[in-house]
Amino acid sequence: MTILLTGGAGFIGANFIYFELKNHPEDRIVCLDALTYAGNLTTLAEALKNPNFAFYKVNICDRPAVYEIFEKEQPDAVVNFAAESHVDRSIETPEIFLQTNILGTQVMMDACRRYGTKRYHQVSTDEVYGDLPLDRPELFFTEETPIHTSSPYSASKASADLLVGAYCRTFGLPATISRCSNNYGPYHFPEKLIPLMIANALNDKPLPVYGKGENVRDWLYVEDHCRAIDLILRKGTVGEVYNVGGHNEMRNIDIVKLICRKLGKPESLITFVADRKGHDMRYAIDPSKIHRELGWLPETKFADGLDRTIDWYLTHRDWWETILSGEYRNYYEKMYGNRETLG
Ligand code: NAD
Ligand code: TDX
Repeated sequence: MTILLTGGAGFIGANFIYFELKNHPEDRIVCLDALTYAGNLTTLAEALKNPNFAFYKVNICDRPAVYEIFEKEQPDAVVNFAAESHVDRSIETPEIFLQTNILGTQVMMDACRRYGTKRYHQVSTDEVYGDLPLDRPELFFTEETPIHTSSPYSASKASADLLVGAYCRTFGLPATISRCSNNYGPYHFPEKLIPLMIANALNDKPLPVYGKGENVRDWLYVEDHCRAIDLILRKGTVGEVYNVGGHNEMRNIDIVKLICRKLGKPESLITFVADRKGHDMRYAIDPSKIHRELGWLPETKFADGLDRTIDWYLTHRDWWETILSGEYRNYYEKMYGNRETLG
């Protein structure tokens, strides 16, 4: 079959492309990506050598261009990864999040309707459920947890999810949604916690922890997420939402200390800085539905996944140093340059 995916020059989409080319070499993979600041074609250098892979530089909001690709490629299935994905940026510039994450999703679904695509999958996030309090460790997000968002990013992702549900019910679009917890692994853009801390530590720069670093995230190795999406696409039930998570909750401060230890860097690099506005306290996914119905379980333990990730950043310095030396420098200065330092 032909799988058309969007956002494949970004972190999870690229990992998904490599997962598919390796595990389903019989399938054709078509990637559509606007190559925003987060998209990187060098990430796809190996994939581009594969005759079963095609790349188009296209914005998912550009309806005529998207329709043209559907006309040409006639995909059997679509996976929509493309999104503005960084919470901090959504607080600075919400508009682009609404355009790409909501209107772009609509264009992709309209294309599926027009060309009779047999399956549409929306890659969503646990952030649509809002957050949980730190003193209620027994609480988890299930697929029935009400949508309750905190940031422009999560509100835009939740809006897209609601639109997918509406297209499913009103137009019979054969769609599924996955809501995953925080991913980590190779090709993760260095604006996000784990790669940012690895890159800064390797360069002996301050490690900016927001607030007290007590916020909790549930970390999943990216390949486990890719395997979950692949399973949902091939064996999932149309109309269903699947939560994906690793039962691997960690406080930010503990992750940063662990990275210092693994890299042999002093904890004195850690700097507590002004908190993120509206900062979600805790995310925790209950993944029992995808386990029960599709047999999915995470395979990579956090300690192993983090070692693999650190090794990757050590052996791919060119990849992230090129990013750090470009436009990203202005972003870093804007976000961290004048940020208040806490006690
Ligand atoms: P990313 O920011 O690394 O990559 C996003 C990709 O989408 C980039 O290649 C970018 O060029 C492309 N893109 C952005 N706007 C586009 C547009 N208008 N048209 C076409 N392409 C566009 O993001 P990621 O971390 O790989 O996340 C992928 C998806 O997974 C997103 O939908 C995100 O909401 C979701 N998600 C991410 C995580 C996580 O921990 N990173 C967790 C759960 C869900
Ligand atoms: O410099 C930092 N210091 C810091 O303390 C950064 C960049 C982050 N943090 C904190 C904020 C969060 O509590 O670390 C935690 C993780 O932050 P991010 O890496 O920005 O991820 P998060 O906000 O949790 O969102 C991620 O997971 C859900 C992805 O970016 C989203 O796309 C996904 O939907």
